[in-house]
Amino acid sequence: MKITNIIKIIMTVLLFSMTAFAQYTPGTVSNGGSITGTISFEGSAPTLKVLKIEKDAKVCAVDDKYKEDIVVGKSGGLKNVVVYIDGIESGKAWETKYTLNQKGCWFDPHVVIVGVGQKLSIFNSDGILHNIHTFSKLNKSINKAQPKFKKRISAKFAKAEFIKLRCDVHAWMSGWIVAAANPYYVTTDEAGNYSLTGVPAGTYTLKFWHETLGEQSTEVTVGAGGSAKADAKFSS
Ligand SMILES: [Cu+2]
Repeated sequence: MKITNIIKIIMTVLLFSMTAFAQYTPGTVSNGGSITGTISFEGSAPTLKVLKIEKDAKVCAVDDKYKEDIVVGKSGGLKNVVVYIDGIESGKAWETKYTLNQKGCWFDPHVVIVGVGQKLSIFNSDGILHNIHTFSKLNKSINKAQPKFKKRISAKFAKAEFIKLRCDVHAWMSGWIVAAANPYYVTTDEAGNYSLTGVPAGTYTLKFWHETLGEQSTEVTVGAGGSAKADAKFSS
């Protein structure tokens, strides 16, 4: 056999095993641990910007809407940070449901998580037209009208990615779809708190992603049935 052919075969096997390696294998976790923490915003919280509602006022302008690019709670907690375990290969099962709603001309939640290959149900709770538009680099982009009679559409994502989301009908509607590589992805609440559960014992790279403030990472070790803590601070 020619040496070039041997190299080709080795390369193919290597590539295949690397791809197989990247795939997450869901299963059951006995005596899983947890990782919890608080993500906070350092410095004085930016003032919330009121958004201009210029269309479909009867449905969309029933309340004031504020830009959600940086949402800081009363005690300095940072909302909508995605906290996730990077590179975990096996562990708990995927969630059974992933849901995004368009209600009052607003994406709820602002940052929605969906597992890679899992179904995201996208609802239109308003009696008006919306148009889902995603800006992907790794996945196929979605640009799909959702008229008032189309209460639900669904979408799947083949690759892990943080995807910007817009509505082409309502310029102020903005969100993120996070296609998650594994089920260990959560978002922080109004107080900046998060909780990851069912984590197999081990040492992991934990990442914190925020749509405008960037990404950070830390190492965390979880014992069997144990609880680890990991906080982080962001500033602009
Ligand atoms: Cu819309």
